[in-house]
Amino acid sequence: MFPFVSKEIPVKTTLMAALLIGAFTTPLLARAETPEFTIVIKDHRFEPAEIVVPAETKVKLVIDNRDATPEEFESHELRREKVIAGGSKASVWVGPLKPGTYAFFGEYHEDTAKGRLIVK
Ligand SMILES: [Cu+2]
Repeated sequence: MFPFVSKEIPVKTTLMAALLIGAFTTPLLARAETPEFTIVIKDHRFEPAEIVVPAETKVKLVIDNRDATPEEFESHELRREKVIAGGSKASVWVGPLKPGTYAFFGEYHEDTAKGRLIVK
């Protein structure tokens, strides 16, 4: 018997497992680094109407339109414009942004659909 072998195999296996885990988890972690925030549209209003997001970071805004009618998420300050069909979701990526307050609104219901992105 070679007692040496029985010790060496687990070490190699562990190393290989670590490498494999590393190879598979790194892209997942990289993707998870984009913070995601959901804004619901209901009764032609944004909920929440104020969202705090991190500065100097790309963030994903998921706009969940729970109204039956379409809405357009729009922001001059963020330079974004996106139509979201009734009862569906759409994603808008913003940033990296400097600290400050960025207004957005629903172009189809501007009197009620108003919100602010607070970047800190
Ligand atoms: Cu527009």
